[in-house]
Amino acid sequence: MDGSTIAALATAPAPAGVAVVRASGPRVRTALSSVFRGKKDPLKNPRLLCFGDILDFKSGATIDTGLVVFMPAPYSFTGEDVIEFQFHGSPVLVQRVLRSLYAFGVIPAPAGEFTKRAFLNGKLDLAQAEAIADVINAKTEEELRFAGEQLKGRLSQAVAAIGEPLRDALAELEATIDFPEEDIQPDKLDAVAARSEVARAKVTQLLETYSFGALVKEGVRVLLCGRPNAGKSSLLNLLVGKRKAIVSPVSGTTRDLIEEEASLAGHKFVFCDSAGIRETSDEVEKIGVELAKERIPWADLVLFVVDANDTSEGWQETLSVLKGASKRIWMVVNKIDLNPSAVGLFVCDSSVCQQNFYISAKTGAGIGPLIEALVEDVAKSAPEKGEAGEIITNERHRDCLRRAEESLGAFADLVHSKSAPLAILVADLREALSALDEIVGKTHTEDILGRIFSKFCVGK
Ligand SMILES: Nc1nc2c(ncn2[C@@H]2O[C@H](COP(=O)(O)OP(=O)(O)OP(=O)(O)O)[C@@H](O)[C@H]2O)c(=O)[nH]1
Ligand SMILES: [Mg+2]
Repeated sequence: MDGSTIAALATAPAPAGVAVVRASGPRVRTALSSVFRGKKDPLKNPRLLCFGDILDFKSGATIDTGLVVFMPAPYSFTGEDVIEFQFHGSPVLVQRVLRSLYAFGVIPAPAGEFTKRAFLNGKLDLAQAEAIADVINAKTEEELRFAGEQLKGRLSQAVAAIGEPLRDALAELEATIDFPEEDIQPDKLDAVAARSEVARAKVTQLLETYSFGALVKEGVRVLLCGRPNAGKSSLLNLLVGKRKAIVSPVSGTTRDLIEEEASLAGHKFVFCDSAGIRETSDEVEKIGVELAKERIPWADLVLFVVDANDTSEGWQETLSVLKGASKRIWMVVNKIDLNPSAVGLFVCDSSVCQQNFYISAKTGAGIGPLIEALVEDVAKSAPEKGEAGEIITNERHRDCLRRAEESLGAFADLVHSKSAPLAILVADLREALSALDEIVGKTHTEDILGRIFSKFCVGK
């Protein structure tokens, strides 16, 4: 922190019922006296909304009438003196209020600066600060739930619970280094090793939650593939609940990859429509087919869409293209409204397609079971939760945990070798602890903070 006083719009930059401009720093008290006039003095009525005129600093003219609240340090979000102005949500008014504050000498807040200050002032730890961005950006109930847990400190507590016994162990070993004449007792070292093994198992358990955490945050990636005209785009539109892709009776309509996020029963999915796979002399369609093929490895799941009237067996050929490149394939036989007798047909080997569905993207028949299966599939991939039910969703946390796991592994190897000098043993434990500490920001660098907070929005 550089002692500056910052301000930014805290609400979204668009016309709205109310806009909130927030300022934080040592000069907010004088700023407030210069740009606000009301019956009640907010400075004498902290944490109470005070009605009055918001003024232009230079001319003294009223910009708007509104409410002001003063939150004195340290009982504010940032831990500094904070004021918030609430006024009519016009982008023009927002600009005028901000310009008035800037004219007074307040500076525009960089992205994430309010939360960064809250972190530096010890109002929350780094994992909690990151959770704020996750809460704001959450698009599904599930994402929000995990971000909310992290914000409450669940992950931080889990990390602390892993680190504490290690810290004690480290202290014991370090004490022995300080008195080299006192050789460490082998049973003492064994006890330390046992504690570090417990810690390592917990770190591994947390790490294993990441693949599910990433699914929650990034969404399950589902690619719609098949021959032209099978109804892939119709199915995409149905799954995402809007007309996202062009549907037409012309074979080879879709050429680009069309991606759309959707929330199904609170879980995030990213559906991607693609060009129908076939040999073609059309140059543009050819590119589309290549794009579709290249996309296959991206998908967590491929929905292989087949036309129920396709008696040519050509779909077998398409399936062989998918087989090698897909992680998993489900077969979706579409247009059963035109050919109800197709139900039960088109069955492919369960080692190739794990599930079969019969649907009509036109009438919606069979779509319910498909959606249920998609939802059940994510729910099933949820890990056995840790003791407190924490899930890692953040790549930085995963990286820290991996480093901790590695150092604890190296520590265990050295203990078993029984020949390593104590100083080297201690170094591994220290590294493991420092990696754990990085998660909550006990140890941090400007670079790490820069990377985290620059991803925040301005005003947060
Ligand atoms: N009767 C019936 N027609 C369908 C159904 N699904 C799609 N169609 C029709 O089939 C044609 C092709 O549908 P699309 O969704 O464009 O098929 P596509 O697989 O995306 O085709 P390309 O983009 O050309 O590869 C359109 O005329 C749709 O209206 C269905 O379940 N029943
Ligand atoms: Mg299409």
